[in-house]
Amino acid sequence: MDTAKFEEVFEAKLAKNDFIEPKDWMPENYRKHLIRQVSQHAHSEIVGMLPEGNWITRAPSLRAKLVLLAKVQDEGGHGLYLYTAAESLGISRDEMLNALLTGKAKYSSIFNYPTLTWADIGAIGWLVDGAAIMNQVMLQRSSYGPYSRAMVRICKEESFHQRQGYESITHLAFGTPEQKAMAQDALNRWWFPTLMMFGPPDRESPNSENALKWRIKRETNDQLRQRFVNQTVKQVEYLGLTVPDKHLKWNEAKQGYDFSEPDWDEFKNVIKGNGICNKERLASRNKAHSEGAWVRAAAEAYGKKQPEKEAA
Ligand code: FAQ
Repeated sequence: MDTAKFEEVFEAKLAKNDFIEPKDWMPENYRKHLIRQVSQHAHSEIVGMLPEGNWITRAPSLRAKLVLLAKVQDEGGHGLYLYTAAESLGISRDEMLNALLTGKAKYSSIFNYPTLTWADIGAIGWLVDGAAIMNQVMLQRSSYGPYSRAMVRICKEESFHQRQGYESITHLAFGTPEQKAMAQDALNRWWFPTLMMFGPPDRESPNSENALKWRIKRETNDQLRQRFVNQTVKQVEYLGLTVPDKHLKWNEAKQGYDFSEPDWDEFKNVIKGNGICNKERLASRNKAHSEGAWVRAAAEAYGKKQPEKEAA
């Protein structure tokens, strides 16, 4: 078949909502777009283990420690599913990790903010996982089969994460005045960075057009951000807390809230590597990678021995 015919088959699959699978023909730009997005997503899960990992040793009870350990471990698992999905597009794990460790690859801006108090752990589960799910529910119907299937499993786990975060923040919001103040302080610091997770506004999102055309994304950054605000404001009200946005207002005509835009200069600065924790996050990943060298060497040596064993 010539390229035009291949393209026709590819477009017909998209039109029928069929999945594109690793061995199918796909346009080179579609492949590159997915490698970019899926590897950034994988990096976000792995770097995302760090802010919460910071509190495992200081969790206020054994139950809280167990839950947090399990959650952080889940995020590591999500990274592995996603690296595997990206590998099926023809990039190696080493190439992806090298890009992360040398600071060339992007990962979600949100993980460059510090976790200052225990309330931040509740806020991450509630808001950050909440925003991640809002985006990932749509990605379960992404056109690339391995990405879509990874998202189905990830979404199930993220829903649990969101609920544990909401439970934790509920304890604080209905606790002592000091605990309630901690919950409000965490909401104040995480609200706008969470809104940034959905990406730049549609008017400044260079990748959205292709992502929508190829059904990699099904909705735009602004649509998802709006839905997140509409859903979360009700939760904030139930908790007796206040959204830190004096322009937040219900808009009857659009059946949604009007709200202030995040500071997009801050967002650009964070994704350029100049956020509060960018350097610390990369240093932690590099340290973990070099300390894990012996594990990779042992696994490789074991793998090389296996065929000899089978032959014998
Ligand atoms: N941070 O043209 P667009 C999680 C970059 S998982 C950093 O709009 P696109 C689980 C973007 O890459 C959270 N960079 O791009 C968890 C592009 O740069 P490039 C991660 C950002 O791809 C919870 C440029 O700006 N989720 O949290 C960000 O259409 C708790 C222009 O942007 C995903 O990755 C950002 N926030 O839309 C783990 C979901 N936003 O590549 C632990 C999958 C944009 O051209 C604890 N990804 N950029 O140099 C997506 O849906 C999309 O990639 C978006 C961006 C929505 C992130």
